Parts: sequence; C-alpha cells; structure tokens
Amino acid sequence: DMQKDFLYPGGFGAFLGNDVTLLQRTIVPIQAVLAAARGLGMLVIHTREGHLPDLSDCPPTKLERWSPGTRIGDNGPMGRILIRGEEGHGIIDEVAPLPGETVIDKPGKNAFYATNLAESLEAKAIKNLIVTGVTTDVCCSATVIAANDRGYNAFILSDCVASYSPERHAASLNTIKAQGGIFGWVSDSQSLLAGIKALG
Ligand code: C5J
Repeated sequence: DMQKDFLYPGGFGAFLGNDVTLLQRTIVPIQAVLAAARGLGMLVIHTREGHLPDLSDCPPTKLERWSPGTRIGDNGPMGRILIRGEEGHGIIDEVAPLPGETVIDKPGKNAFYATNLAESLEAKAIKNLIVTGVTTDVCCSATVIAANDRGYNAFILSDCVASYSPERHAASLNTIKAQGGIFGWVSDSQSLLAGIKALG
C-alpha cells in the first residue's frame, strides 16, 4: 500500500499529524528489491487500500471509529480519503507499477480479503511471498498473518516496511518471527539482494 496518502507530505497521513519521513525510508530499499525481482522475472503485485466511491464495500465499523472530516470518503488533502481513483489513493511515483504488473485494490487491511490475490498466486503455483510496504503494523502484518493461515511462506523485509510508530513497527516484526516463525520470517533487503546475487 505504497500510496500517496500514506507517504507523501501532502497526504492524509501527514494531515493527521503523522511523520511521513518514518515511512519514506522504505522507498530506496523497495526500489532495489523491485529492480531485483523484476530482473528475475518474479511476479510483482502492488496493493492499494481503498473503497468504491459509494462506500458500498466499506463496512460501517470502518467508518464509525473516526471523527467526521477524517473518515474514509471525506475530503482530504489529496482527494476523498481512501477512495479509488483519487490522487491520494494512488501509488507513489517512486515505486509505480510498470505496465502489465498486477495492482490489487483491497477494501480490507489484509490483501487476501475480498480480492483475487489467492487466485493470482495459485495461477503461478506461488507459495513463497516477500512482503514490503506500509504500514508494518496494519496492512503488512495483517497480510502476513492471513498468508500464514492460507499456507504461504511469507517473509517481510524490515527496511522495506515502516509504521508511523517505530514501537509498533518493532513489535509487529517481533510478533511475526516469534517462536521460530509463528506467522512468517523477517529479513532485510541487503540479505535478500546478497542471496539473489549468490544465485548467480
Ligand atoms: C493503514 C495500511 N495503516 N495500509 N493502512 O491504515 O497499513
């Protein structure tokens, strides 16, 4: 969910008072991982959290928790908040999908919920996932946990994920890798890139 509303200074995350520089540190390492993955011909899937303009795919509970003016569908600094097609909903230019790459629009936090992610993976018999993006403690963590229940091996790259809260970032990574990998594994981009290089 490398979306403008989460990462850009003019986006909704910043509007709420969050320090978006905490998220922006993921951009350069993700660019390196993306380049390596594309070079190997790996399946690259981008995700975006967001809803239909009429909010028919948004559970009322996801709206009720926020104050008016900061709710999904309200007018934010980069268009209606988390609404598909709005400027802030788009993926940041720095890691923009290439033509032909899969982009999954998801109404939930976990990327399997109400999407065709599982079908996209099954079509290529993929069982191992590398997870990057924002935010560690919300959508990335939810996706790794859902992937584990569905029988995937997911590993998350610590420098390619970030949260507005460094404490929750660390806690989420610790939870994922606890007990020998209760939900998945944690690595980093340097280790991944070194491993890829060693393959020759
Ligand atoms: C949040 C996300 N943080 N993509 N969404 O609400 O992690």
